[in-house]
Amino acid sequence: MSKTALITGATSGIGRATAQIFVENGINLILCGRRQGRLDALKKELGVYSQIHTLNFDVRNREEVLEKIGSLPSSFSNIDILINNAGNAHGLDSIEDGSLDDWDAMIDINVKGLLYVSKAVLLGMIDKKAGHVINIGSIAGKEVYPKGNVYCASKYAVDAINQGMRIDLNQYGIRVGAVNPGAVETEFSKVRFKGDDGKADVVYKGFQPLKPEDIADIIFFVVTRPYHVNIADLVVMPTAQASATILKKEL
Ligand code: NDP
Ligand code: 8X3
Repeated sequence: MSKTALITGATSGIGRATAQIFVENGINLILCGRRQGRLDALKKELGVYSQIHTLNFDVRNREEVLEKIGSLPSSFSNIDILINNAGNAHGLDSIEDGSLDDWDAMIDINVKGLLYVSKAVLLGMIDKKAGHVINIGSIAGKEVYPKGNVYCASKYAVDAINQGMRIDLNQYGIRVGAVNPGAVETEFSKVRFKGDDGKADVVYKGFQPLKPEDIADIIFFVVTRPYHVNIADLVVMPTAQASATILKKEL
């Protein structure tokens, strides 16, 4: 029988590319995001391959998260794979200059949102004593870099939650692992710099960044291992990147 995956942040970047490779391989999808137009377009485009259901919610709104995931139609309610991907950086400021709204956004979306979605999905996995959770962390959850402060904190939290989930869900036979990318060219920097394309474009200039499809391929590899194999934690960087701050740029 076909598997069903729920992907948060499916309207762009890594989530969108993961949706593409999953449907091409017959996985039914619950695609989540806030931009309804993009969800509709995805359903139309990817629905030719397998069954697609879309859910529009803001991961910060815990009532909405629990209500929407809790009332999925029966053909989609048996979730095998959860990709906790929704998230972004908001701002790149020295700690004393950071905006409280940016801090709230990063903690509320990247940490609390991931927890709300997990809470809603895990009940079903625990019932059937099977399932696979992939948390999308970051190199920023492994190394703190200048002005990364709160974004890094949110991704260090994802790293801790990934470990904690794996420990607590071990008794139910649920697989839990993280994929932690370095620089991937998506809408990430546009969001971080609040639509300032000049600043966003510079981030990916002078080297070959990862494409969202590079990470999606790895996520697909992780979910297609035999069930006794759990890839617990992966860091994936462009060849030009050696650490959060060391990038070989040719400008
Ligand atoms: P994008 O900006 O391209 O995609 C972010 C996705 O998250 C969008 O689909 C967006 O959907 C969704 N999202 C953001 N905020 C919310 C919210 N409040 N509620 C629901 N959905 C939300 O970025 P990426 O694809 O790059 O990012 C995906 C993940 O990868 C993030 O967790 C990011 O931290 C991580 N990452 C990215 C790296 C990079 O270099 N790009 C490197 C390391 C990790 P919508 O706006 O429709 O709600
Ligand atoms: C996104 C990559 O280096 O901007 O998580 O933190 S980085």
